[in-house]
Amino acid sequence: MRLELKLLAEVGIIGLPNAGKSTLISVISAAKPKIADYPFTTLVPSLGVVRKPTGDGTVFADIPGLIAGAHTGAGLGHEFLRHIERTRVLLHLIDVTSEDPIANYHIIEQELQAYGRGLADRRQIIALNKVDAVDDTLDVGAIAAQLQAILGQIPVFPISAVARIGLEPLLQEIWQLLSP
Ligand SMILES: Nc1nc2c(ncn2[C@@H]2O[C@H](COP(=O)(O)OP(=O)(O)O)[C@@H](O)[C@H]2O)c(=O)[nH]1
Ligand SMILES: [Mg+2]
Repeated sequence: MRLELKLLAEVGIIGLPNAGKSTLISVISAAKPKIADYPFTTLVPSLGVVRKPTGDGTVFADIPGLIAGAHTGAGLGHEFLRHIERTRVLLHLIDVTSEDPIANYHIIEQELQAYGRGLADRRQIIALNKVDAVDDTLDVGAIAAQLQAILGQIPVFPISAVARIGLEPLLQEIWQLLSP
């Protein structure tokens, strides 16, 4: 007999290593995951309870370890993808200062598609993180517009987890998506 633990979180925070998932969950909840500027600091999903304006708690999960090939098990990917299965909303975090944020979006999206089990159809919201760290050479608005063209209805939010920029509108949208 084999028992499997699947976490119960309403919102799964996904994205490539270093996107800022652990930082975000530590800022919006009381969870204190490991944070560092190298990949794979988080090897277990961490859960955090985020309060709605109504006072109700909603569980968010920081899902680590998603990389290209995760659906085949690369980098423990399967272990982590399994935890996303029961979430209602996926918050996909992208490091806007990374070399190619659009390509990063596609890497994760392809993993969701390849894993199957309805993950690619889960309601999603995209956050472009680290807007506090962009210089004049980077046009966040243009990147957001480019993503928006690909995503259609799926909303894109520029945020900074560290500088706490744009978090309120992002959470508002999540509460909206979760409301029946
Ligand atoms: N400048 C800046 N750095 C950030 C932000 N969010 C996370 N980081 C940094 O990015 C690195 C990776 O963050 P972490 O939360 O561990 O990413 P994870 O691998 O997705 O969990 C750390 O050095 C964080 O301090 C942000 O909003 N702005
Ligand atoms: Mg992490």
